[in-house]
Amino acid sequence: MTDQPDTLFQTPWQGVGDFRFDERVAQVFPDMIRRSVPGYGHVIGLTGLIAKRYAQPNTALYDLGCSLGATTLSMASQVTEAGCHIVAVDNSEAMLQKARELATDRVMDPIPITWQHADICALTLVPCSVVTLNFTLQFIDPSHRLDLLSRIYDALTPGGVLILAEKVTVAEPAQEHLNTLHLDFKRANGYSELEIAGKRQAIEQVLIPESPDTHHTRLQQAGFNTAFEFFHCLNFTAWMAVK
Ligand code: GEK
Repeated sequence: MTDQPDTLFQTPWQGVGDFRFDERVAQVFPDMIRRSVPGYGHVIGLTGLIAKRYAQPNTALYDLGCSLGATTLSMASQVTEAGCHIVAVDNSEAMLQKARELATDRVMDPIPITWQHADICALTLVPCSVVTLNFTLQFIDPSHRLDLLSRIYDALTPGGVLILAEKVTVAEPAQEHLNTLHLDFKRANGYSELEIAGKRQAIEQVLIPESPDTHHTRLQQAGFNTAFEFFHCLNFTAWMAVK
């Protein structure tokens, strides 16, 4: 992956809610997400292991909101089931273009990858055994989230798995403590107060986190009776939901 440093918020941003997954974000994305999301590398690595365990022959594996394909490539390096293919979906053409470039450098993965430009809220899913929503559902309008999870549940084969990772909100006073520690995490990774404030303003109303209870209840409403956390780091949580 490219490691161009994220300097986007060193100069003032346009305004509240202006964050877009455009060309400028695509250029610095690996550095941005690694420095902003505690536990990101663990979630991506574990996703590959989970995909290896749950992938079923002749099914699709979906990476929804694939960005530059970190989750896709983690799955591709692990899954060996016959006849599987990965469909990596994002609605940012800038992200997908960069993802395709990065993936062409890798020739050793035996599993075919299709990079698809689409809105995941309007996507028709083919039968699949693994679906990932790694840090993506938080960008979907909350009123569309249950419909998306229900369509994922319907497309999964029995025994298939959904992996969901999100920024979460928790009740006070824990929320304030976790927020402070998340800011410390960003500071420790070299972000200035100006950059932190600028990013927060830009992403407000774009990234809408919810509580773990809300996620768990929605997973059950979508049909997943077996849903549990497999990773938790500060205010970020990842779940597996098995059909
Ligand atoms: C990773 N999973 O590296 N349809 C398709 N894509 C969307 C939509 C939508 N409606 N809304 C947002 N996205 C990745 C990281 S990033 C997380 C995921 C972050 C895409 C958006 O374009 C972006 O690429 C991705 O979801 C979210 O594991 O930036 O914090």
